[in-house]
Amino acid sequence: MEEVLPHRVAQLLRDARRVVIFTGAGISAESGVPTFRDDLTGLWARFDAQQLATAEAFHADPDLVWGWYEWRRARVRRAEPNSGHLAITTIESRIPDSTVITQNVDDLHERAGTPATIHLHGSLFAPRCMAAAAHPATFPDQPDGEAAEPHEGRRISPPRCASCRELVRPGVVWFGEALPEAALTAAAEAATACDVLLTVGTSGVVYPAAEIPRIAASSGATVIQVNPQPTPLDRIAAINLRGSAAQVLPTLVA
Ligand code: BJW
Repeated sequence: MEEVLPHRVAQLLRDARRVVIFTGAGISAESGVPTFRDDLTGLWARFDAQQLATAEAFHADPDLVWGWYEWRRARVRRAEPNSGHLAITTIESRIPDSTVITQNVDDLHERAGTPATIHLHGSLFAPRCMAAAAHPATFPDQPDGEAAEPHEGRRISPPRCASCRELVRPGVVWFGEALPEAALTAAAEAATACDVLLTVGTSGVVYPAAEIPRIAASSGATVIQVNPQPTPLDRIAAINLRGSAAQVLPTLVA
């Protein structure tokens, strides 16, 4: 990474009136939460997305899918926000009109101090009833219980909704499912209106979320990317900072 670039980005952030910070799995990687598509460590290198992250998979084998999400939930609970998440809260404290949009299903932005994070792909911590998307799940008993530290590959039966007895499902957005409308609308509006969009730790290949930085660029914002690897977003980013989130983001607020 050229030394001059963090200074330039820090200046751009200081001058900005409206900032969007758009994050993906890479921001949580240094907290020990695996990404999806990294070659050796990504979840999709070891697990089949079609068997775990689709509604069809949950219908076919709810115990397999629920057990996998319980394992991931336990990993996130053990993780702590890193200096990348914390640097984002500093940006927010300096620029009142800033919006954090994440594709992540973890709660590390919230735990770092960004309670209003927009979650485009739902949350590991908001399971819901299968019966209807809007019907919140009420658990007959504590669903975490025994599953507090489930090991990888363990099958666990999902709880049933206390009000209608239908299965409870993870509150995440699976492939082929619509994103939460209010979150997507709020994200698109923020992207349209911002001066600077900082995209951090996303491969930028999953749609419609990947439209967000593209909307910002086509609306005239300066897009800055933080990622150790090249991505399809390189083309629309005015500045590409090649490095990890926990290393690069603190240099932008120093
Ligand atoms: C670091 C780092 C460090 C590492 N620091 N960086 C157009 C074309 C083709 C296909 C489609 C299309 N439009 C829609 C589709 C289909 C599909 C899709 O996009 N498929 C593509 C993959 C081909 N999209 C959908 O199905 C979506 N729904 C939909 O389109 O619905 C239509 C509909 C409308 C109306 C009614 C009904 C339907 C839904 C997508 C849901 C995605 N779900 C997942 C799983 C969530 C649940 C779970 O967690 O299990 O979301 S998939 C997974 O990918 C997860 C992530 O949020 C998402 C994005 O991944 P992300 O965050 O970018 O992670 P990685 O691993 O890809 O990248 C990490 C990056 O970090 C890398 O670049 C590293 O270099 C970097 N990194 N360490 C900084 N330390």
